[in-house]
Amino acid sequence: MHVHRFEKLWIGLSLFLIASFIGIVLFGFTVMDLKVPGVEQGKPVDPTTVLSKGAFANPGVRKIEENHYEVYMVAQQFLFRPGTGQPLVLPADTKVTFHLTSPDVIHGFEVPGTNLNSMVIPGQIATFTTRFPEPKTYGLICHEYCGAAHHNMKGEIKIVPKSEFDESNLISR
Ligand SMILES: [Cu+2]
Repeated sequence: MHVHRFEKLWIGLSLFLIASFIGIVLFGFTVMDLKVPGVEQGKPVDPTTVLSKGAFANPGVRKIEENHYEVYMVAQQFLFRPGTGQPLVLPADTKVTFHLTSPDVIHGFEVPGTNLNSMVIPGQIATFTTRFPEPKTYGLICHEYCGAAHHNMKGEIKIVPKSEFDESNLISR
């Protein structure tokens, strides 16, 4: 069977595109360590009860061990708890593990100027660990359209020097 050389060229380009897409996905999940929300936790949560029991009933900063804190944060229409109204205060140059969930609709969590960016999906917990190197105040925005006041859904993360971090505001584990 004779295949025209332009036909061959397009078949070749199509196969190259498909191989590239698969390659990019594999690269993201291996080299860049991208994750699907909820995968680390393994089990889903019930969005209708997540605010009334467990750690998300009392969101905030907890201390896991020396130089390692965790933040349980709720994204809901149209605020972050903690983060909106009062800034979320964290120490600089310290390991911080975030756990995020939503009781209502899909929200986004993005801290501009960092690589922190996650979807916040009802029924799932997004978990990731980071480190803020320097004292600095960051913005916090929702980047998934979540309703009429989505454009107002924002907060602040204030990174203070380790020596100024006040542990009396921590929530006990
Ligand atoms: Cu939003």
